[in-house]
Amino acid sequence: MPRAATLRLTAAQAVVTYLSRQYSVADGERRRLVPATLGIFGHGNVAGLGQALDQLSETMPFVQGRNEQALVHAAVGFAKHSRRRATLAVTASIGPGAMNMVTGAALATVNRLPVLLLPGDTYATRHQGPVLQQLQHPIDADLTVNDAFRPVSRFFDRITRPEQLLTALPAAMRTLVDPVETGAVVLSLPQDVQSHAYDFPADFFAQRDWVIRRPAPDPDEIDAVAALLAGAKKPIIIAGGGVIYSDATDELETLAAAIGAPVAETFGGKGAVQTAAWWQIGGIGLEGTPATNTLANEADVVLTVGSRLTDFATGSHSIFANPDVRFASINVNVHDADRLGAVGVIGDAKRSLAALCRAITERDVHPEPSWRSRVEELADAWAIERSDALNPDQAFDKSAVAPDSDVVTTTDAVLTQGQVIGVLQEHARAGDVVVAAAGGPPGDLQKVWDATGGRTCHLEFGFSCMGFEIPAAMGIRMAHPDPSARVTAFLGDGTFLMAPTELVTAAQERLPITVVIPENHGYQVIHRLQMFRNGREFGNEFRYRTEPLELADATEVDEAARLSGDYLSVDLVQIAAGLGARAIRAGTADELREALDDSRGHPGTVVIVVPVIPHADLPPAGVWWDVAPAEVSEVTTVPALRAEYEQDRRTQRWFG
Ligand SMILES: Cc1ncc(C[n+]2csc(CCOP(=O)(O)OP(=O)(O)O)c2C)c(N)n1
Ligand SMILES: [Mg+2]
Repeated sequence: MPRAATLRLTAAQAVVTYLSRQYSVADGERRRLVPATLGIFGHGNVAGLGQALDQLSETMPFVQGRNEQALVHAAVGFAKHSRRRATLAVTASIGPGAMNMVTGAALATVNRLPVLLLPGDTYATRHQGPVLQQLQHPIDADLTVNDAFRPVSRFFDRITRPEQLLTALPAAMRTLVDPVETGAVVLSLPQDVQSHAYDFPADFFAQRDWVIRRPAPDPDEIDAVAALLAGAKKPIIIAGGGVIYSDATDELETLAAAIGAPVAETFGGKGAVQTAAWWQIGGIGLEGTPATNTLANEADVVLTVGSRLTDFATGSHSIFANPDVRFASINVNVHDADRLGAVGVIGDAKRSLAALCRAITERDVHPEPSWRSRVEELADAWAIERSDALNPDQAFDKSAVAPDSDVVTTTDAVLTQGQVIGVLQEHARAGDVVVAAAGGPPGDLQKVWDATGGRTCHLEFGFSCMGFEIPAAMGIRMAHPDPSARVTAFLGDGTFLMAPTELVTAAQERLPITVVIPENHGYQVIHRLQMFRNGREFGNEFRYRTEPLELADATEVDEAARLSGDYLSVDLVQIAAGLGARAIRAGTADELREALDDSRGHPGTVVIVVPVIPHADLPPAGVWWDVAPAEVSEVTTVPALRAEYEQDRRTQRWFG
């Protein structure tokens, strides 16, 4: 028998060649599963993976970045906008470069978004040791810093021999495309092994298609949920990210109309509903709308589709107050399907919703008119409140924002963050994307952004990671098929200061994105929480220290050590300009309108800094959150807040 053809490649060349031949297939659409690699080289990957990427750059383009964590975020943005049908690979050197990716891996895994991480790792041969950046664990000799990826990844393999790739790479691809298992996939590549050669079977590098599965629901499970819905007088549907990934909007809308159930969206499910119908009621939970939350309070049957139901959606299990409430769910993942003791359907959202629609039609279910009136009454009241809060042309009365301490809280800002969102909403067209992740922006967008009609809003609120927004916007831009659509990152000043550096990469790659920063001088969303739970400001606003700290021989630190001076003077416009963006300060609604209009067609990155009035928040969602004040404290504000918390905690329920 003739010997099968082989290709002699290094392990790194084999990884890159293999990746360039992998395709995902979903609903008849075939596309490269991993069309590019992002990264930063160091001694841990430059001679191995770096050499392979150089040699194969025509089939696997390489994007040079500034911070490895940010590059993982970019890959996540790419995957999210591609509805998990494609992602990017990220490579980093061993030691610190690899470790910088751990946060990004956790974000991807928590949000169930595929990313392929290729960190360099400590030498497998060990002739050299200890090598630069080696951990040297005293009693666990095969442990390296890269083992920190294990708990935050869905697949991890350390490739200590090139031939291990023959099983590791297919397993990695399988995880990337699996709707249940997907998340961070890590192939840890010891520095020396990347350069070792092996005679790989040539067939290993044939093109391969990976079909993204749509598991069919069990008809008995569909019947059980249909029976529950048929008996409902006040049904509500909660749509999560699974609806979007499964492309199940049409089926969701058909079911909502058929049973007369308002559809609430989680952060991940923002935009799951695309039609502005009566049953489209917006966000649920802590940053939801008061209308949605009242409906959730009253609902007798709650059907969740494609959501994990985190505490933000359920108000820490306080939001479903109807004593007889029953839960149903559709989820591809069994661990999510039985949350709150739900009657579950395990299956793909699109197929399951379609099956449920058929089962409902057979049962001749009719919407309850009184429930529809209730939905409309609450939605109308919220619509007025929302439009007042967003109206950019109605001057905001600053005295309404009572100072919460004796330090100066006034700035020259004239707009609220809500009004800034009002202008962004006016400007948004079908195809545009806005992305947010941490601080006030994701919650505010969740509450008021209208994502119907193709005005996509990606909210990363599984991990809510500061620093996600700019690189994610880059990844979204790279994944977006329409060059005329504008991708906007909306992020706080604290988040911008934490991680502005990928602006350089955006400029380098000529990525037209817009970054809008409502400048409110602090970690204000945490300040707000602190006021609710601690009763006074400490360490959240950006203020100068009035006296220098003396720590060298400190015996006690007094009040003067608190941050109680004026707001910091930091020029965000100059920072952005220095990093290569077109940077603009827009103080009024008209200046912001002009800046957005001027930048819509700008071929590069634009940063617009908008001063906003600190502590001028959107109307509250009316939902409790389990964040406990100290049980004992000498701080005078705390005991009353603790008592209030204990009272409110009684609304928390166990549902099974
Ligand atoms: C990496 C990271 N560190 C800390 C936090 C906790 N955190 C959540 S929001 C926030 C404040 C963000 O400040 P800013 O971006 O200015 O937004 P604002 O709260 O002022 O709207 C912090 C510190 C986080 N989510 N992510
Ligand atoms: Mg801020």
